[in-house]
Amino acid sequence: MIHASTALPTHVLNEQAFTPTDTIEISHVLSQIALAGKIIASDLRHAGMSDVLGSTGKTNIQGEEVQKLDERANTTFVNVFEANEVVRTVVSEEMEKPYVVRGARRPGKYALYLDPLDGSSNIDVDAPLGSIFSVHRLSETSDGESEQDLLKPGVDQVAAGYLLYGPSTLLVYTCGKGVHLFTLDPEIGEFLLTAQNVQAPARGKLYSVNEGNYQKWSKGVQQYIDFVKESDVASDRPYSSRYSGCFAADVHRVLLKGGLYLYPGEMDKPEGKLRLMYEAAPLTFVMEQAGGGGSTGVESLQSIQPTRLHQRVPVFIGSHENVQQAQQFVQA
Ligand code: AHM
Ligand code: MG
Repeated sequence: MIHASTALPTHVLNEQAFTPTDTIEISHVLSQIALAGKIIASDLRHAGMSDVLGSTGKTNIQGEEVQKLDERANTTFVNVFEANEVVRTVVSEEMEKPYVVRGARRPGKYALYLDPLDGSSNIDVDAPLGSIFSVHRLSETSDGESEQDLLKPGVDQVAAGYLLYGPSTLLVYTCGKGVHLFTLDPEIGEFLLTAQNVQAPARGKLYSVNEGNYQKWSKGVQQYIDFVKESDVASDRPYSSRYSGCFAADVHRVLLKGGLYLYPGEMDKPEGKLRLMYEAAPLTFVMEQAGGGGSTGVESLQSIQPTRLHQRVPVFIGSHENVQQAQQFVQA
């Protein structure tokens, strides 16, 4: 039984996943992410009452329509890291170029990769949203700006996680020593520990995918989806379908209940939709730390060396056995 009285910074310090200096610094990064999360959660709670719903009329580097709240969430993260001495660079889905923190007395050692508001199509319909984050250490010689220095494989992440803005606001993080879940207590404005060392079920009967894309998938992916819908008592099929349109929310369900989230590549878009460095890699890090995994269908998502900051990648994330099973279909 967890007593919800451990605050996030204390937990990170107690975990001691790094050297003492690094532990303090990572605790600071997570505290600032939590602060941004509280501001975004508050914005979302008031969204219908202020003029922040709808589109900005702009498109981002991905060619996608930018919602007002996408822009606001991005600005919130940039503002909370302005002048900090730990994070030197912020890479975000909403910014074509890396943002380098200029106001600090000494430059930080870390780069933060963000999807500031994940599940943008849910904004106007009051459905779940998230923020996804990944933290990498910059090399000592890096100026924090050159793209080459910022192209890091998932295995090098020092911390990752997500905020989930649902009925409650959650913060889930890993520093490579398990996955820990915090719930925002709105009365005291603090994220309190509500589950630690979360383990994903080894297998689950949940599949989460935008099935409207069925005709665009490879034969292997189509056969996998046909398979999970067949009736077979021995293997507990058919599976159940759940899809919210918010990656963080759908992966969170898979983390707790078991199963598979997938956003496969498509015939004319083999790289898929989701971005490697600030969507797929951080949630794979979380899932691996919970005993599950993440794959492109062919290789581990964590071992991919990115060649572009906003690179996309096919995604299969979930319970260990479900990922293995999906891979067998994709590779057959
Ligand atoms: P976003 O970061 O711009 O919101 O895009 C990512 C989202 C994921 O949250 C979600 O799983 C997926 O895109 C939904 O895409 P689709 O509408 O094609 O199903
Ligand atoms: Mg997203």
